[in-house]
Amino acid sequence: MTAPLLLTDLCAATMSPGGGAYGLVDGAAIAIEGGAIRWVGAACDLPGDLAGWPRRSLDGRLVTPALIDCHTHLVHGGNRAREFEMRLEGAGYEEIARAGGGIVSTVSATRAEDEAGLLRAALGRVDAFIAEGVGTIEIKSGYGLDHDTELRMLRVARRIGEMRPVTVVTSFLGAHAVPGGEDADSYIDETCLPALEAAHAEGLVDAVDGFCEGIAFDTAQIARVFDRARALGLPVKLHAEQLSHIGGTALAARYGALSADHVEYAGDADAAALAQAGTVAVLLPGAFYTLRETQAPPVQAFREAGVAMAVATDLNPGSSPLGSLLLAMNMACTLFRLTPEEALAGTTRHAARALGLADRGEIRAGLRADLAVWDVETPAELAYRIGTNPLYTRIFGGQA
Ligand code: DI6
Ligand code: FE
Repeated sequence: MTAPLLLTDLCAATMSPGGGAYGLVDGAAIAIEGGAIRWVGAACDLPGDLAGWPRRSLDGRLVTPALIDCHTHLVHGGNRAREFEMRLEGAGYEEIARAGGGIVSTVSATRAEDEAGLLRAALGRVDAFIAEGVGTIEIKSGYGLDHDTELRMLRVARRIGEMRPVTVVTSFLGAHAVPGGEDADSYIDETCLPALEAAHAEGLVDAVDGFCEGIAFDTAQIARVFDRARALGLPVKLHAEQLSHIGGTALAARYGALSADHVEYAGDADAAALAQAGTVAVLLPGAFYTLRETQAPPVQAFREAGVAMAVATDLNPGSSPLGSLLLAMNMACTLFRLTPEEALAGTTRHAARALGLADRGEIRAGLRADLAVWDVETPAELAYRIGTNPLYTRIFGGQA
C-alpha cells in the first residue's frame, strides 16, 4: 500500500472516451492512494479533502496511463540473426519455416535453456520495456511444444512478474507450430492439450492462444484447443490472418475471443464479426515490417465497424525482433495509418481490453495507479519520434 500522494502541475492524457482528444485535461492533478487512482481532474476542481495531501509537482509534464504490451513472445532461447540474413538474400519466411528454420529453430534453442537462462535473457527485454513506461506485459509460451518446456516458459513469465515492478499476463501458445516430424492432429491431442491442462493446474495460464495459418494449425485444430480452454474457463485469443486468409478471425469471434492478432488478411466480414463479438484487433506492425509484408490490416474497415484496435510489439526472435512499444506505435501510424491518438489508445485502453483487464488502461478514479510521465509537450510526440525515449518516470501501483 502506498501513502496518499497528489501529483500536480501536469497535463493528463486520461485516454477516457467521451471527452476531447486523448481525454486530455490541462492543468490537472491526480490523487493516488493505496496503489489506486482516487481522483483526477483539473486542479482548480480539487476536492477540499485532498488539498492537504503531500504533493509532487511534475512541472507541466504529460501523464498517460502506463503502457501495456498485449502481445509478446519475450521468453525464448537463442536468436535468429542468421534467418534475417537469409531473408535479405531472398528466402521467404514461410519457406524458411517449411525448411525447419523459423519457429521450430527457436524451439530447439528454448528447449536447450534452463529456467535461469531463459529468465536472464527475458529480464533484459522486460527492463527495456519498463524503461519506456510499460506497466503490463503479456508473455506467451509456444517455443517449447513439449510439456516440460511449455511449462518452463510460463513459470519464467510468472517469475518475471514477481521480480520486476510490472504485471505479467500469460498466454498458453502450445498450438504455435507443429514440431518437426510430428502430425498436427496427434500433436494437439497428445501434447498440446495435456500440457494446457497441466499448466492450468499449476496456475500458469491466464489465456489460451494459437497460430491459425497454413504453416501452423487450421481452424478445426484451433477449435479443439479453444473448446478445451472453454472447458477450463480460460479466455482465448488467436494469431489470425497474418499471412493468408483461412478463417481464424471468424473463429476467434465465434469463441468470443479477447483478441484477434495480426489480421493483415482480414476482410470486411471479419471486421463485422469482431465488432459483434467485442473482440479487439491487435495490430503488430513489427512483424509486418520485418517480413516486408505488403498487405496492411483493414484499419478503415475496423474503424467503420467499431472494432477496438490495440498495438503491440509481438517481440519474438523471428518475425518481430522489436523491443520497443513506442516504436511499435510509430510504425502503426506510418505503416498502418493509425492516428497518434489511436496508437496511444492501442497501447493503453484497448490493450487492457485485449487482456481482459478492467482495472487499467485509463487515468480514472478507481483504476490502478499505473502511470507514465513524459518529457513531451503533446501526446502525439509519443508516436512521432523514432528511436527516442522521452520517459521521465513511471509510477506502478502508486509507486514511483
Ligand atoms: N506469428 C508471429 O509473428 C510469431 N508467431 C506467430 O505465430 C512469429 C514467431 C517466430 O517467427 O518465431
Ligand atoms: Fe505473435
